[in-house]
Amino acid sequence: MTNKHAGFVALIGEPNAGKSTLLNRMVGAKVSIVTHKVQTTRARIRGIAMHGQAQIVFVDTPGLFKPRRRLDRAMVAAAWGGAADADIVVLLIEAHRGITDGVRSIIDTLHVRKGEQIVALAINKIDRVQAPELLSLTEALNQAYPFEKTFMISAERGHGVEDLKDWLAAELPVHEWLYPEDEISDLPLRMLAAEATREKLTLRLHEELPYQLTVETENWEDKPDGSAKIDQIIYVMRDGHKGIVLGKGGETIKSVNQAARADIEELTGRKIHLFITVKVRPNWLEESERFTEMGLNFRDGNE
Ligand SMILES: Nc1nc2c(ncn2[C@@H]2O[C@H](COP(=O)(O)OP(=O)(O)O)[C@@H](O)[C@H]2O)c(=O)[nH]1
Ligand SMILES: [Mg+2]
Repeated sequence: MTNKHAGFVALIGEPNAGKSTLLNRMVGAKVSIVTHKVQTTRARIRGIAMHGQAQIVFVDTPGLFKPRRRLDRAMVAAAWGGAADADIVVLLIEAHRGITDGVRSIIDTLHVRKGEQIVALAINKIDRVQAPELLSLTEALNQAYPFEKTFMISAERGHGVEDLKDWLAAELPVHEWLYPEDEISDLPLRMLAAEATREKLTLRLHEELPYQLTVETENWEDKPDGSAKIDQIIYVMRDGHKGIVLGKGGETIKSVNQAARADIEELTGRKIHLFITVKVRPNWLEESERFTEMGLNFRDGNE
């Protein structure tokens, strides 16, 4: 007999609800990228948190939204797929936005799936609202769906996060740990490294462009001195996009490289030599190989 607990907790919610922020805080490392822009998380990312005798495997999912493109449809499929595989589902809601149409449609789907697993509610970004507002939102949400439990948190500042973690650890089934104790993510480092670069691009580029590019790690070479040399490719759709990504005199790509390298060094604890190439690939959004590299299923994107 073991007194260990282990299992999967899926974080679902609208884009920008704070799922990735919560995952990173729970894990204590940046395994999922966070930006102020919607739909940054593309694939299902698992982050592993140890809590006493419990191993909580958080499944960060792309946001749930009305998909338009093939990539969007594959992302939404990955999000619900992540929920289906989990022992517990945590729905994240933004306190200051309340019950939006998007939240309503997620709750509708939860009703259809009812009974499949435990569903808890986490009202996030409580730093942005006043207490009375929070109470009426909690009431309204619990009328809309019979949540097992409600937490009020700030993923960014940490309020309420320990309570949520305690509860999850206790609710998860008694089970041997699923991953080695020191592992923090199931994504290979080469993919986390590509995500780091995509985060920096998303932070620096305007409007639609971040959604029209993808980053892949082409080559990872461990050096005898303990450092690593990483080659990455940014695929963009047009010549003009390439120019924007490079920036005047290569300034944009240079600052992206520096920032991404710092993140990868922190993640790996090693010195990193990062080389980034930008390639124009007009049809990358229709290439199944690109989806596989992102951890998505190309056919999930079929209409
Ligand atoms: N004010 C506030 N902002 C937050 C909080 N949690 C996340 N955010 C911000 O919300 C934005 C979206 O967060 P992210 O984790 O990428 O959301 P995701 O799309 O659900 O993964 C980012 O700018 C975060 O910094 C919070 O508790 N309070
Ligand atoms: Mg995210």
